Amino acid sequence: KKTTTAKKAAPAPTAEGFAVDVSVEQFKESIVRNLNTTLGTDVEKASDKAWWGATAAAVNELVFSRLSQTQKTHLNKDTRAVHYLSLEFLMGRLMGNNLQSLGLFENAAQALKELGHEITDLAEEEPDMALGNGGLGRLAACFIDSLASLNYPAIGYGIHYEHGLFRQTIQQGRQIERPDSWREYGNPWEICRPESTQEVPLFGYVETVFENDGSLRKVWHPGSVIKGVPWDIPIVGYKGTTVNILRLWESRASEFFDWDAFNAGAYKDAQGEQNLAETVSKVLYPNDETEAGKQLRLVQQYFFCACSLKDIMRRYKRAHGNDFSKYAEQIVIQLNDTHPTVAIPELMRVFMDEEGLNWEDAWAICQNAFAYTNHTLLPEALEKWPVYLFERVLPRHLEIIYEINRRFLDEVEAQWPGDDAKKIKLSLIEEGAQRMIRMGNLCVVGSYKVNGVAAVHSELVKSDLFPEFYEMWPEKFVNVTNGVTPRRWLKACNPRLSSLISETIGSDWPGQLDKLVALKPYADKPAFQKKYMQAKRENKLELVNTIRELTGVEVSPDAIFDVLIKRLHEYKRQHLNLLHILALYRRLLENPNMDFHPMVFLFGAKAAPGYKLAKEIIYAINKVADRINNDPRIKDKLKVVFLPNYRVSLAEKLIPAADLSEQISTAGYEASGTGNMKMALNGALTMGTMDGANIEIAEEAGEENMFIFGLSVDEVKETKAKGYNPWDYYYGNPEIKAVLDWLDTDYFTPGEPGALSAIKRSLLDGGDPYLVLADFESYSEAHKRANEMYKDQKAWAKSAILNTAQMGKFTSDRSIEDYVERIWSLKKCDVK
Ligand code: BZD
Repeated sequence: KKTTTAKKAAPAPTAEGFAVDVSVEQFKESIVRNLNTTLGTDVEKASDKAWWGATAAAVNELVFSRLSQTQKTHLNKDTRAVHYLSLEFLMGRLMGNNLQSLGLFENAAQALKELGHEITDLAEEEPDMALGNGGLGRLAACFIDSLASLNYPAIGYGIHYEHGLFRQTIQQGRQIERPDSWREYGNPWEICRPESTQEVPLFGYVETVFENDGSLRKVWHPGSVIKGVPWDIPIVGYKGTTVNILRLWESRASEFFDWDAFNAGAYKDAQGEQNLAETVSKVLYPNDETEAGKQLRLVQQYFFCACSLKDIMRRYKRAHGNDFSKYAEQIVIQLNDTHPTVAIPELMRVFMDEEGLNWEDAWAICQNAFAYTNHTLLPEALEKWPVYLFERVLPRHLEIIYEINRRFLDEVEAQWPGDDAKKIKLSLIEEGAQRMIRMGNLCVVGSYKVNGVAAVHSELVKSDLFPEFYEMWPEKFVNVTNGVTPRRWLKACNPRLSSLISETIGSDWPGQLDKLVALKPYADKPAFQKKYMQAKRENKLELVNTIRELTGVEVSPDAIFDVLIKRLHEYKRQHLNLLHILALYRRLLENPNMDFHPMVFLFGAKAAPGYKLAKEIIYAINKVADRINNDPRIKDKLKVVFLPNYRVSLAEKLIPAADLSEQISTAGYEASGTGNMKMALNGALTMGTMDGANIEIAEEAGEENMFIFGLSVDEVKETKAKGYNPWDYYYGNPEIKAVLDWLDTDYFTPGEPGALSAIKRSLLDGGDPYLVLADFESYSEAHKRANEMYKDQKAWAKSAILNTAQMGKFTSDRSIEDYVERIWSLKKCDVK
């Protein structure tokens, strides 16, 4: 019988294709109701934090139902899915992004305004979710945004750190680290899922059991077990139909807590276990690009891999029972760098020791399930674990790694018969005083695809990092150039420019970024140039206020805003920028009437707490800033600002206001860079070397719309091969000598001569490993070109517009489609 009563109509999608339409009135009602029922307060006495919490709760009312709808759909359709394993997800704040994805930002803002609040002020109440160090962690965040936006079944797996990346304060010019406590007052965006808790074994020993049929069986008797409790963060796709999840594991003491030992008086051991269990997810390691080599880090890696694989297996078995023949068809596991490599031997262990598969079958599945992304060529960043640590923490995994290696070395022998040097070089085990497991090699052997993150980097992965592996398996190696989500990095962070773009070319660019090319014809239209530059100026004015609030420094929006924001590293060469600032200062002192458009140099950077020279560079920037900013002789033509505690939410304020984007790594060292993409998209011109994705940005934007300088990758190699001598530059260029010698005086550190000498020493006695002095002159010339060009506001506007117009390639949506095509073979799955 036909039903006459229509089902309760689902909320209609909007004309622009957003899944929900919530009016201002409805939003107001929801916020006020949540203020009462979720926050337990009311409009009269609610704090800003409560208003923010109520708004988050109102957003969640729309998100959670879509989350369960998405999960149900994926389960019913039994779709192939990607599992993105990453020790880091640098999410930043979620309110603005979720509202943008739902298409409700304007209505929410209006609703709050009518309730007496500014959404931009309330947004400041949200702590950043800083569960990552830098580019690698932020990339993972952009990727899960794009996966959901493109309706791909995907899940991110990581660690629910109690403390994310440290908070940086600056005291007397020096970096001080303070713990980050992002969850101190709760986090409305996450849902605890106790029903999906997992147990993770650790330590102990392996028993070999001889079966009656003559076969061997390995039994791991762990010494401890810790518990992994999952927290799910909904990842709202753009336009809001797919809501995927980011599942983060928190460690807890297990019920297996050794009460017998405890009761028998072995209090210390039981307590030790409890401590370990609660320490595993305590804090994010702040070392990017250098390996900590600490047992706790290995335990973190294993903990989240084991939990995630169990979770994947549980879901797989729900659909396929114990038939593992479909595992690699249904599941792809992407390893974000080598940090989750231990997932490979873990999956082997699960298949063999728990599911009873033989080696060959287990290995065939593993090799077709894993893919590995490399993010660095820096030797000190390549992960190696001492064999003894594995022996202690993961004894069964060590055995499995040995067996993978034994079989792999047979392949090496087949490829290069009798060549022992090759075996020594490629072995998963590095022999030496301390035997080490090479995680990169294990990843390449255990994965079906290996990718670099920009074209030049992927070539170097093949030619310099893994040349023999490339010879063995050329089809394994692919490139996927990084990208960034335009929802966060243009639409949400730069509303002025976003509105101008939408008025001009329509509003579908956030989901199809190559539509921005439609702006090209406007690049030399004076009326558009004027509006474009007006948006930039207003963004700069806002930043002027932020700078004043954070540092007390007064800067002019008429100056060129030059922005260098990234982790502090010698290879990223913040000190090249600093030396050039010193040179400008010196030129201005010699000739205060020099033809020079005023500049503000903005820095944001955290140094790894143990990275001495990086901290000295921060100190030097701050000391030089103090002196320059307070020197009346140069009449405010130069300002230097170090913004403390650089993080995602600060990037969102800096990027829309940047005129010049500093991307000045030594060629061959920055795998890709992603800040370069964000700034070019927001209309900054790149001052950059031909490194990483800068090369592809130049291809897209046109070299004439950038300031390219410095040695190329090949020239860097040649220079080093010939025997680079920084002293030649010191004695050969009087300006270089003068600024380096300046650092030895007390000009910037009154009463303390030599307080900034560490930089000079590293560049001269230390051999200048990143060729700062070799690139100095070329950098200085490029800055002259930039300064000259800025005086012609029309020419500058045109280039800036052409940058925005031609950044379509760098949406993370394109990166994800490349992964899908080259590695993942996923199908889109529409969610009703
Ligand atoms: O990854 C960065 C690279 O340096 C960038 O060039 C690249 O754009 C991004 C994304 O691919 N690498 C990192 O950010 N690495 C880390 O943060 C890291 C963290 C822990 C341990 C080692 C490295």
